Amino acid sequence: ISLEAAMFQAVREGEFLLYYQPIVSSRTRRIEGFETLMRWKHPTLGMVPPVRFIPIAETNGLINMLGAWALKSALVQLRQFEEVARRDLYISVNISPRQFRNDRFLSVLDDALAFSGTPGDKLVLEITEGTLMVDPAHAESILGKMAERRARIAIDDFGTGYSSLAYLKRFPISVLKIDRAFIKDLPESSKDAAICNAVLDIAKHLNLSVVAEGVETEEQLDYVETRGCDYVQGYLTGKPMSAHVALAALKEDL
Ligand code: G
Ligand code: G
Ligand code: MN
Ligand code: NA
Repeated sequence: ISLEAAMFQAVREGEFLLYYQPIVSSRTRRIEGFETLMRWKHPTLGMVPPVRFIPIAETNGLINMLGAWALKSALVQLRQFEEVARRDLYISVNISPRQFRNDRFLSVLDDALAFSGTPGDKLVLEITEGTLMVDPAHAESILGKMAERRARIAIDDFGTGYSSLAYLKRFPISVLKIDRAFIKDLPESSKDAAICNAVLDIAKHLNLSVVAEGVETEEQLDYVETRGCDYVQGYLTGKPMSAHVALAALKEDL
């Protein structure tokens, strides 16, 4: 049985689940939100990483169904996170290129918002540069509709895609997520330091917030914080975790 066939079975069996990784204020280290990360717990293969199953789901279209489920579940989960934390939090959800282009995407989004009762401004949709560049005119119209719902757009893996900076002007983007490739060798690498500084500078002048991804050390956190990066996400401040573990983290993080 192929991995692809196993995926259809996995949907029926409910083997997909969601993990949540804290997105933390670099200054206070409090949890401000979570990125939703899909997991597949196969009965014999164990945890199948998303790099193995997302590309298959993207090819066979299953991503539309899985993505709709993730969006709705994450928006519902956020309400429980906020109840326990007793404060406002946000939830970030990855949207693949095929989902973004799907005709039904906006109705999927509306259904998830209505079903959960979560206000649109607590949702961040993570897309990549590539997603925007396939059909910029279509992207512009979809992003405008997302903005009407007050959902914010984050550019994921910023700097690794086909980045004409022109899209920062054209599209209503709120957040840049600096790819972990640029964080990994900080603070020693002068090239990575220069790239991070430049991204933070652009973001500041365009009034965008920045999340540094893949922060694993105190030195990396210090480096980006000192240069005006408001948020970090990485193993230092929290690995992707089950909702149950995330709730425990929120209880400690008063
Ligand atoms: O969880 P992990 O760090 O292994 O994620 C690896 C990749 O899988 C990331 O690039 C992430 O964008 C992608 N991914 C994880 N969860 C989802 C999801 O729910 N939807 C989409 N489209 N991609 C996801
Ligand atoms: O592409 P995207 O940014 O959506 O994917 C996030 C991925 O990064 C997930 O697979 C997550 O497990 C991984 N990740 C998160 N924090 C760290 C980190 O500190 N170090 C490393 N190596 N990977 C991380
Ligand atoms: Mn992401
Ligand atoms: Na990323």
